[in-house]
Amino acid sequence: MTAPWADWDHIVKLDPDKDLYGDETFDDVCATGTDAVEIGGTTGMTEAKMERFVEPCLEACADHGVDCYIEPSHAGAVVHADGLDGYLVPIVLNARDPFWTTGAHRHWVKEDADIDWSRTFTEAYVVLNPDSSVAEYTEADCALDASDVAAYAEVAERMFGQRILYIEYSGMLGDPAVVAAASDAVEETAVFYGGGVGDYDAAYEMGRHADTVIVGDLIHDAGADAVRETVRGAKDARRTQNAASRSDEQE
Ligand code: 1GP
Repeated sequence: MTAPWADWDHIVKLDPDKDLYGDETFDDVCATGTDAVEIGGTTGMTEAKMERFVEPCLEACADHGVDCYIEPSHAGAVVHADGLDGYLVPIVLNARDPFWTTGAHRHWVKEDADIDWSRTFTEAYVVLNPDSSVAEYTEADCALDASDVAAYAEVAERMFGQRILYIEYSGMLGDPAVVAAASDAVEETAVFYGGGVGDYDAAYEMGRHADTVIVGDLIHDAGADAVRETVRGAKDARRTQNAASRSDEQE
């Protein structure tokens, strides 16, 4: 089965703990041309906050043909709703606190009898911005160079069978060389990149190495027009990647 994310060049990540920009709507978010919306956040996540976003977002996603997933940080942030495409569950590989690698997951599986495994997938995170809330919460070991991150990428794919590797610089633009090293280290596993993407150039640069570029804060802080530029950057990068692999094949 083709992975749902196989054609995703760009994702908007919506944080239910924040508001949309100005008087923008979920329609505006979906009209940016993004391929998928992920709803989830690190701090202050509750079922009520998730629900506030999920219902209206699902409607907009359906109207625009955008996939809609939730990314539950823990069991209390899981909502089941009709029309949801599925669940992308983070596993933080470099967390020092095992709650974020298997602990939260055990709680969820134990408490929730309604998990639809056919639509539930995991994302193997490597968290790299030491100043981000996700690094603080998970007590992530962020002192990693490109070869460490490449090793984690291989661990994710070869040892843990992860289909998504998520290079997470939340709040800051990361090092493209690190993303490139991670991409080179995997064969089939898709590489997601998120963190500090704020314009066309940043999306293009990260999209040259990652399969999918994720934009979070920008949708809340600058709005849909700014995000549309990043969609363009990620999609142009994909075209460049495709053209390069076609010419490799011909040689
Ligand atoms: C956060 O990777 C995402 O989980 C996006 O990061 O908010 O910095 O865009 P930003």
